[in-house]
Amino acid sequence: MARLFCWMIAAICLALTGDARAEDGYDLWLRYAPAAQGRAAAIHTHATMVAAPGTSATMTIATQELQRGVGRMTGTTPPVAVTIQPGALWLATPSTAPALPVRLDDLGAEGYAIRSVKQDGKAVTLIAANSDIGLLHGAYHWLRLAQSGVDLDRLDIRSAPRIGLRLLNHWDNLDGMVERGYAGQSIWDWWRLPDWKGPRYTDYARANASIGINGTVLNNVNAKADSLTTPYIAKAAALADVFRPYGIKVYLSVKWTAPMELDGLKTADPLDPAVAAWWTAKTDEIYKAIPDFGGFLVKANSEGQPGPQDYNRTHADGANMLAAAVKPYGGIVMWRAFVYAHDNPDDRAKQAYSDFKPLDGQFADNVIVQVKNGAIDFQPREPFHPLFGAMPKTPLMMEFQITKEYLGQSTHLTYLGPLFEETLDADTYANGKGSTVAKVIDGSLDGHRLTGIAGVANIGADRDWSGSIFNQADWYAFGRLAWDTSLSAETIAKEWAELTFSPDQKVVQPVVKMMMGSREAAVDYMTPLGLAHVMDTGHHYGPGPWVSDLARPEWNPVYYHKADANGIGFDRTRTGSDAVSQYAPPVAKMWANVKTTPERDLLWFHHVPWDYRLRSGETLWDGLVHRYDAGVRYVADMQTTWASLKPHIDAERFAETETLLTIQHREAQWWRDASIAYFQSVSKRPLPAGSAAPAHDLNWYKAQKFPYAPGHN
Ligand code: GCV
Repeated sequence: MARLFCWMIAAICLALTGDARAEDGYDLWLRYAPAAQGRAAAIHTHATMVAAPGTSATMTIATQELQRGVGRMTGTTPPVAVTIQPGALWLATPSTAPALPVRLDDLGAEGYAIRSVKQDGKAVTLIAANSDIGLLHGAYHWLRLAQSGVDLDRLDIRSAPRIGLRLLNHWDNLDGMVERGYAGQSIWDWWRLPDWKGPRYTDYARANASIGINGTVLNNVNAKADSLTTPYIAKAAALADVFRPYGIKVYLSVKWTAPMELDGLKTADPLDPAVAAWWTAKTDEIYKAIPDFGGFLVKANSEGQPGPQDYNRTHADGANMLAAAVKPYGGIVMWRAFVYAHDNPDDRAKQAYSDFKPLDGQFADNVIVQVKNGAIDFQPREPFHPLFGAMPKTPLMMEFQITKEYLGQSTHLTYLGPLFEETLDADTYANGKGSTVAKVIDGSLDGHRLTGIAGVANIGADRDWSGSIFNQADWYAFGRLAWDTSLSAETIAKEWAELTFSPDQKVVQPVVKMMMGSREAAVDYMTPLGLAHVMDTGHHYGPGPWVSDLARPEWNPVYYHKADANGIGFDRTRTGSDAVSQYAPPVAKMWANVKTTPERDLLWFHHVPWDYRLRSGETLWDGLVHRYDAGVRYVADMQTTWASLKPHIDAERFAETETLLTIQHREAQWWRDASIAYFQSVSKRPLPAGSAAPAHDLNWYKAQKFPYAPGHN
């Protein structure tokens, strides 16, 4: 009787509250929500069983994922068998089925084909690949299709990544703090590793494998030497063991002076034989623990980090010494080009090119130079980095920032797909028209086989992984674009919205619309018309265009916008820093001329008078104010759209997004008001008709302080 009573109470509570954990974001895009009746029947027809003769760990994961997905979508978990029955999802590689009815020659080690075929007279869905990892990727693709409205009867899909290394970079410190992290503490529980390997590591691997990510750099590029000690190598090895069957390798960031700090060497000079011997021994130790270790990522001679230049050696000297150590194991070195020096008075945007361009052709063949998307630092908008297309003899990999240090951190809805797409599609003109950044990094432009793309992760211990539901879309978009740079940000947004919320177009269309304009809105309320780096100091949260008192010139926002009584903007033409000359002639010519520079990049390249006429006919000052207004308005529109979706979204995720949009609107208004208050104190122009005065005077904005803003080391 008592038991019956307890059961009734529990049932009533569940009915009233719903399953509290059901939609808290933990499942990411792998929710496999119950499908509508007709669709569930269609899925079931094509997935009555999973036929998979292989027995590897990866094959087991693939079959279990299909069982889980189909089970959740249809309510019936398909059995696994070794013989094929009609309606089977048939997983096959040449080693399990030598005569496959599909070509595999162009799919490489990770690609797959999905095809509706008749095998021995039975209609089945074949997922075929050269390897079990390819099958796992194919299984995830089929699950995506099943969750959308796609006809599962006539599938004929072939997919293989063009970029070899598709990596997350974690800026996670050993004490659990994540530099520029806005989703809580690090998910790596270094303290309890290697013994405790919580289920989250497996779910992390699942999520990444499902979008094709195949590597992860575990620790911050601002590295501690400790991550190379024997106990920490064992911890990294424990993670590698979890990730391996998902096709994900681990990599480590290294501190250049590790040989001195850990073993008392007198120098870290890369040409010193004792230093090289130390790295060789350390590498041997790592590979003993992690036989498929990917290699090293290095931030050297940048923002106070030590590096080979401290010993009058070049970046190539440093990279090649490490490359020799990992070479026997097939490892690689990713050497970052994010460098600028306090004693170099040249435009910060030019310094990486000046350092690295002369080194083209000097790097070992297992070194890849990792270049940020733009020359400053992950701004809401930057022109593509001038190194893309400028180092034809050196493989270059892209570094995007998925975590939104400069785009609203964890609270703003600013979908990064369009930013990634804009950079990848940018034309460097290095080998004539069509020499896109995507072609530089996929190696096709200059014939490189070592290719890569990295995204600085937005992952933390928050239950929803990324600090908000919509931030998950940035992780998703990064993975999908890394796999296939030709996908559009909009296609990816649509796919993500279907998986995350519902395939119902009443939900998908408005969500995609919100997402697609959201990054441009952030550009408008933060850094319109090509402005950059006007965020407040250190934590980069909120506006600080007035900041001018920091030790290094390039740490100050005034360095970037150069607003004065005459106008605003950084002259990067020949009359200024001449950064334009670092680009191929057609690009340089376009940006050198104020009239041919797209207005979105105007103040990045030109110092323009306040009364300069924009293409709309309005003055620069009026246009600037109007863009701030437009950015705030867009956020208000997103609030309205989201409110209209209330009947279609589960309560928990609806409420979170609703609240975050309220924060975003308040902060967009703050950005707009603070920026206008400051720039008006310089321009001395009246506000255009219809634009409201800032809510406070400039001193109020200047007085705002945020000593505990997250993510700041
Ligand atoms: C990891 C910017 C960030 C730093 C980051 C650095 C880098 O300067 O603000 O937090 O350090 O980029 O990419 O190395």
